[in-house]
This record gives sequence, structure tokens and C-alpha cells, in this order.
Amino acid sequence: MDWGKRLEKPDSQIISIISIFVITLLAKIMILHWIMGVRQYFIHAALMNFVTLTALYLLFLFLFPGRYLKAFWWVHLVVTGLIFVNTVYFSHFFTLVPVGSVFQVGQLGGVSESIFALMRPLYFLYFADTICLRIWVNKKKRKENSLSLYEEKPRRNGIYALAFISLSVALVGATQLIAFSTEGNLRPANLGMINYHIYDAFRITRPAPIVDPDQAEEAVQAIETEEADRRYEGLLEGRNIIVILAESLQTFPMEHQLGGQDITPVLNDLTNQETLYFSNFYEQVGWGNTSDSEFVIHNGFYPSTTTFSYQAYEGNDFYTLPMHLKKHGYSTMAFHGNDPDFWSRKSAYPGQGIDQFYSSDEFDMNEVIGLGLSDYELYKQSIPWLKETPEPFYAFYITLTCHHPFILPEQYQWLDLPAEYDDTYLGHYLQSVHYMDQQIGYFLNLLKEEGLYDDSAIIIYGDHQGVDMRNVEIEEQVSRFIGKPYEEDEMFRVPLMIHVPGSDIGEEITLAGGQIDFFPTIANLIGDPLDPGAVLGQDLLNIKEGFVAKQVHVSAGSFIDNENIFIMSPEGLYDNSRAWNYKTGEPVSLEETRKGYERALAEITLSEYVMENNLIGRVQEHGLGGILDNIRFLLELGK
Ligand code: GP9
Ligand code: MN
Repeated sequence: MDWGKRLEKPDSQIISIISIFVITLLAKIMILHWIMGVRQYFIHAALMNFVTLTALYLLFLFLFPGRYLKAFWWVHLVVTGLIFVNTVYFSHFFTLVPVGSVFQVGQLGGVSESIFALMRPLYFLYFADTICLRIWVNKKKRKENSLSLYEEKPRRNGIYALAFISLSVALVGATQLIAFSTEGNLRPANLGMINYHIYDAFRITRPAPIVDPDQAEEAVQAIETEEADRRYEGLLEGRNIIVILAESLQTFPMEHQLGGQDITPVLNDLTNQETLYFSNFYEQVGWGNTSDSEFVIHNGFYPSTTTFSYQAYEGNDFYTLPMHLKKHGYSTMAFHGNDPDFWSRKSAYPGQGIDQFYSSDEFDMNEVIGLGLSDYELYKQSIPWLKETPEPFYAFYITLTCHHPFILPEQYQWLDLPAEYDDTYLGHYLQSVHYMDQQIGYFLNLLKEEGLYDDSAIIIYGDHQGVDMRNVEIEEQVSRFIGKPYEEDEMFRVPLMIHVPGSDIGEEITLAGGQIDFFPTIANLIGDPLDPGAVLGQDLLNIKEGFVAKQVHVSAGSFIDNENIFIMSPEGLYDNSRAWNYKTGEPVSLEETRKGYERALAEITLSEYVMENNLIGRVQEHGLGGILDNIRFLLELGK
């Protein structure tokens, strides 16, 4: 027998087969990259993903020498599924699906309405070649039994293994090069789909990076709090505190009318009386959306960069606003008309200091809109529970009706929309915001009727954006509505108002602040300010300089201060970033924003280090400065 010939034929055949699978997949990945706006690293990301796919196919050839054709096809199907899921996810979140979202699979049923609203029939075309390949594979398998040839060639398999290892080494090298050129900013837009997923998975398994203690020191020092003459200290002392998390509420609907109608008449009224209104306040959520906004306001630390914070920091020790209030005799509870396990709230709340959680297990789910109980029923049914709770209490309401895709039953669409808003995303959103506003009004009346209003403070804040400027259609609609280009500064801006019935206060605070500042601000208001260095937020009523660091839904390092906004480029290249004065719209030089960028990164890295290493106990004792001393000591030991 001529072994030479026998070995050559299947080898060239294998190479052609692998090429067909790899090239068809790569073409689709490149389409996704284009949709994602990958430009600077387009060729680079394509090449790197090509190498990864080839290595993957070699691995499967090595693992399944006797069934490689079938295995190849399954790989094709799974990777195509990933491309499909990422395309849908990107159309809403404008990034790739985080690997950490595997912990959220159980929640998919709950958000099915949102998912279906995002699907486009066109996306299913991704599967066209996968179906053709299946027909081809079936035919080929019937025609020749090429598999047996490979079972006779273990030595050759060794060559494939060697090729696999070499490609993997090349990939690690190429990734290092990108890390070098982007100062370590490995992102979907510079690694591409597959390589980013691999990097993301690798990141989850690794310990949190150690922050540069000197850089972090500057950040910690910048979180200044004025000690003397604290404004509003103790204003809320002894009052019940009712916090309403207003789902998807941004600030702009409060500031504009539609055909002479206020979108949020109740909230607008509130801002004018007995209220501290923070009109330059920003969301800081991570992968956990609503739940991360809860996490940030209650903890004064940043959300996890890998998955939703209740999952990422499960089992940690925390020191939270509800705990701080409990020291002052408060009862603590939360109300949310949804599955208690959504975002792992049920298991997370005890550790967050929330003692009672009323969810769909307790509520009568007699009016479900979208994801859960209507806001109207949420407020109405909660009153008896509020009344039986010993005062003072902390009551945290998580509303749900104003949630993507913002489809409100006809009978609740009370705004009289001009024809051009009919059936538009913005139109639906404004109707939902208006409904939410009206229900807040209803709740305030309920509190008055039940005699709970006068002794309470009612705090309302938006958890995150509802309309995304990166969707071209939405961007156009909102720009028209607000009369200026709809950009990140407006997209991330959410309201915060602290309404104190019977007080003589009334102030609009225009200093920039973020959700991370909530805990220290409220701590001062209840008359028990936090020690300096206890959290990464600041008391917004007693500082001169606001600072809001952003991460996850925009590249980490982006930030907003009292004048400027800096948006780190998605490719991770500092020089390609954008910065402008959001008051005047004038561009700002990137030299000016470097310090803020470094501060934002230092804060986020320090926060993650503290949380991942479960160091809140130590922060309580020694402050963040103490943590930095520890890091210095560890670095010294490692030398
Ligand atoms: C679900 C609700 C969802 O309980 O919090 O809101 P989301 O996180 O999707 O904004
Ligand atoms: Mn939300």
C-alpha cells in the first residue's frame, strides 16, 4: 500500500473542510464586528478571531478524530448561536454578552418580552449557511467514510495538536501586543467576539488586579468631605425614609413638554417644594442594571465589572445604608412585584441589611404589566405592611412598569401624543414615564391619607437610562425632543430628589454626583455622617467637586465632573476618546482629562479589589487608606 498517498489525501481534504467552517464563521463574525462599530482594529480582530477559530477546529479534530465532521458542524452551530445572541444583545446594550451572564440564565423567562422586542427576522439569516453545511455534512458522510482514515493516523494527530499549541501561543502573544498598545484596555472592539469572550472568562477566574496604591491614594484623597459646618446634617433624623427606585427614569422627560403637557407633573411639582433636587446626577450601574443601582446606592462602592454584583460578591460582608439606619433603630424592608430570585435579591438582601422583602411571593399579582406587578398595585398593596412596621422604617420600592420595551396597556396611555410620536420608541417611553409619575402621585396621596407622609422623607431616583443614544432611530427621536444632540451626558443623567414634607428646604443641587454618593449623602442627612475613606462616594451636600466614574456600559475610565464629560474610546485607545464641556458643548482637550481618567480607573480597581477580597470589615476599621497601606506592604513583600 502507498502510505504516502493515503496520508496526503485526507490531509488536504481536512484543510479544505476546516477552511470552509472557519471562513463561513469568520465572515459572520466580521459582520457582527462591523455592526459593533469595530473600525481601528477591524483587520486585527478578524485575524485574531480567525486564528482562534482555526485552533478551535484543530482541537476538535484532535478530540474527535472519528467523528470530526459532526463535531465541526456542532462548533459551527454553537458559534453561530453566539453571534446571533451577541447581535441581539448588542442592539440593546451596545456591548458583547458578558460571560458572567451565565448566572442570569434563570431570569431569561422573565425578560422574554424584552428579548422578543429586540429580535429582527434578519438576524436568523446567520443560520442559513449552518443549515446548508448540515446538508453537506450529511451527504459527505454517506458518500465516504473518511473517518476511518484518521483513526489510523495517531502520529498525524500529534501534528495537529502541535499546530493547535503554536496557534494558542501566537494568540497569547497578539493579545499581549494589544494590551500593550491600549494600556491594558482589552475590549470587545479590539479583541473581537470570540477572543473577548475567552478573555472575559479568564478574567472571572483570576483574582482582582491590584491597584497602584499611589494613584489610588490620590483618588481617595480627592474624595473630600468638609468636616466643619456640615450642611443639612440631621435633616432627616427620626423620619421614615422611603426610597422609590424609578425604573428607567432619566432626567430629560422632566425638563421638556409635549404639546403643552408635562410628562412628569408630579415629579416637577416635587422639585419645587420641600425638596433637595439633584439635577446633575448620574447612573453608575454595571451588568446588574436595576440591582446594581441598588447595590451602588446602598454600599457606596462600584458594581462588579464581571457580572451582577449580588452574584459577584455573594457571601461577602457589607456595610450598607440599611445597616447604618438599623443602628439608629430603623426597620428595613423592600417591595418589588417580581420573582424574589430575580437578580438573586432574595438571597442578597439579608446581607445588604434589608430584613423584610415583599415580592411576588407576598403580593397578589392581580395586575401584571410587562415584567411584574403594576406600580399602582405595588403601592396600594404595600400600605398595610408599611403600617404594621415599627417606625422609623426604611422602605425601598423597586418599581417595574416603566421597563423596556415600554409597552403600556392602552387604558394607561394617558399622554396625548402628537401624531409623529405614535408607535415610536420615545413615544412608548414617555407614556410609561408619565404612568410612573402618576402612580408616584397616587402613592404620595396614600401616604397622606394613612398619616405616614408628614413623618417621612420620600427619596426618588432613576436607576439607569431608558432610551439609548447608540440606537440611531432613538438618538434622532430624542435629539428632536430635547432640541440638542442626544449624547452620553444626557443619557446617563437620572434624577435624584429628596422630598422632606413640612421642612423649609428647597434647593437645586447642580454639582455633579452619582449613585455612589447616595449612601454618604443620606448618612449626613440622618445625622450620622460616614467617616472619611469609608466608601468611594462623597456627601453631595458638603463637597466642592463632584466626580462620577463610569464603567461597564461605556469603557471604564470614562467620567463626568462638574464641567466636562470624558468618554473613553471603545477600542481602548486613549487618544481616540471624546471629551467635551457638557454645559457649552465645546470640545475639551484630552490632556485635560487624563487625571480624571486615571482617577476613575483607580477608584474602580480599588473598589473591585476591596469587594473581591471581602475587605469591607477592614475598610470599616482602617478606611480605604488602610487598604492602600496593606497593598503597599504586600507589594513590598513581593519584591
Ligand atoms: C427585575 C427588574 C429588572 O426584577 O429589576 O430591571 P432591569 O434590571 O432589567 O432594569
Ligand atoms: Mn432597571
